[in-house]
Amino acid sequence: MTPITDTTTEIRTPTVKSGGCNCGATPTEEIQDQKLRERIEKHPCYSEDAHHHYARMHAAVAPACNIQCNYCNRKYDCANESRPGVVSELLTPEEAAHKALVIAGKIPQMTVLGIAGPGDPLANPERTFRTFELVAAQAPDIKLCLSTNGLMLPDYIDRIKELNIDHVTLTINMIDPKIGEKIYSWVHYRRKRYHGIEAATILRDRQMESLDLLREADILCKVNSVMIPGINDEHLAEVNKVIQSKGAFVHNIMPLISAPEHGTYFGLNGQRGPNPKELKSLQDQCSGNMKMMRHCRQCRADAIGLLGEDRSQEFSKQKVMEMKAEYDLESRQKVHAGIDKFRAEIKAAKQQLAAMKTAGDREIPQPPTEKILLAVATKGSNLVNQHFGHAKEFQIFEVDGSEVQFIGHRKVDHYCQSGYGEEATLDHIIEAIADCKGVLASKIGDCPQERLRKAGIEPFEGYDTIDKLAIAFYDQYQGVGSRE
Ligand code: CLF
Ligand code: SF4
Repeated sequence: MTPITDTTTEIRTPTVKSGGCNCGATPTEEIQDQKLRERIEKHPCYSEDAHHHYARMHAAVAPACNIQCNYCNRKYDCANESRPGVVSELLTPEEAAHKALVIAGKIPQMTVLGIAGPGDPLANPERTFRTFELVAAQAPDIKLCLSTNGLMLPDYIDRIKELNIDHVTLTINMIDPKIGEKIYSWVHYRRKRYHGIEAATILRDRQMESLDLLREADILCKVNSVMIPGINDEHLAEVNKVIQSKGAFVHNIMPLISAPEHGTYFGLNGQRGPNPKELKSLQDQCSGNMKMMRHCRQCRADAIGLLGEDRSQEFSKQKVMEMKAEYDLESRQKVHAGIDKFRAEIKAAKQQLAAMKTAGDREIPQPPTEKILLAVATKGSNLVNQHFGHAKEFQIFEVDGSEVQFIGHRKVDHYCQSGYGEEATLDHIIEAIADCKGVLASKIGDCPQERLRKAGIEPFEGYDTIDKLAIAFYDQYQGVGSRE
């Protein structure tokens, strides 16, 4: 196990003898092109498998924005890649570069430096590119990642190429300006402010041009789309087809978050976000066309760590500026080699299981097998390795007789507070995972076990790979003979 919180912990070999396939949105195993695999295998957003092992850091250097999305309150971070209502500490490029070198030493699993706000990075081009330049010069093994609304990308494509920025996210919520005018209240372009259809048309055209330029430059492009029920939910399947035809690598359809207290136009006007079922249904609908990202955490503009485990609070500006940069390429490479070895072992264990399956070592219910959802408490590394009461999110897997597929996550407040369980929190957790048949955790207390059972969610304790325990649960649930 390689918890990101402890860089000295030895990587533990998994004990899998059997289990299913843990296919994610972009499982690196399935990507035949070796070069492409190398480009994404350490990027936690572009590879679902990588997100269990590798971390990202965001540098909040870009305060201004050039458009107004109706789901954004400008007091907070850019909601295209962040949870609304989150405020990040702004850094200068020099402070951000120092922070990147500090984090790269403390968390060697951090492989990506992203700039995603708090406004739009390309509305702040000098601050954004200066930060990338400083980091690239001092930490050559860190990948540079940029997330933008795309309005100004065509102007900066040459600088993006020069800096070897290999991952660019564009947030594209529409290709029809009639839908766009319901999402954007204005666009500021070439010193003029536009509204309505005109604004949405300019933005759409610049985003389409950006897609073409990124493809021409062979830069991997992720497209984020915010799903807004009643506005663009039905339209996003069309967006998906267009971005695929223009060479986007992966599509990340994210739910609108619109609490009134965030003070956004949508929040104040009662526009709701999609529920998990609606989101999954749209993602499933689009998944036949191209790779879908389902593990996005809508993280802050100063997020640090594994995607599901934000450590930004440990690295406040004040603390970081007092810390010494301890970036060391050699020791980072050693940690990465250990992680890669661990990932290879997990992959081999899955292949072994697949071979057993076809050799008839296990009864697999014959078609059609029931698909069930499981909630998993994990600190990363593809393991069930967290106490139920410590989980701040549950990863959700869809399991049938032969496959274990990651489909999303549910954020919760952790149940165990200073050694005591919070009843109200438990109610919320049960509500959040109510559609799951079971919950897997390394330890679950007697009280939550009883409450979970009453709610029809079977608790299941174990410490092993997610695949193995998910299949063991499934077998028990179906009354199937053991695979061991
Ligand atoms: Fe950051 Fe975005 Fe790069 Fe990832 S996040 S700039 S691509 S390194 Fe990732 Fe966070 Fe989702 Fe963004 S989980 S909000 S998709
Ligand atoms: Fe807000 Fe980002 Fe939209 Fe700008 S691009 S208005 S910062 S969500």
